[in-house]
Amino acid sequence: MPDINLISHHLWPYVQRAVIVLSEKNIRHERTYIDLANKPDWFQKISPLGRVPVLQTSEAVLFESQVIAEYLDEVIPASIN
Ligand SMILES: N[C@@H](CCC(=O)N[C@@H](CS)C(=O)NCC(=O)O)C(=O)O
Repeated sequence: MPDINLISHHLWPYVQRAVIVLSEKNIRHERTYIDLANKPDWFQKISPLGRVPVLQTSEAVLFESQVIAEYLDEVIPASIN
């Protein structure tokens, strides 16, 4: 399974859409929280719209919560741990 990092912010519902799929499928992942009022340079480089959520895997960088949710649902197997 690819390593998964969800670039996130604590408050926002679009992030929660991805978090819900990760949680429901029990997918092991990391979360990196960023300050949207002071976006880090590395984030600006990988996020074409400068918005969260962004999903990083060893295979892809995805943005748009609906796309992320569909990718997680269809491509990443649920974890039994
Ligand atoms: N259509 C996008 C919307 C994402 C979005 O609006 N994210 C907000 C937080 S929920 C954001 O990053 N805002 C920061 C900005 O626009 O600078 C999605 O579904 O992922």
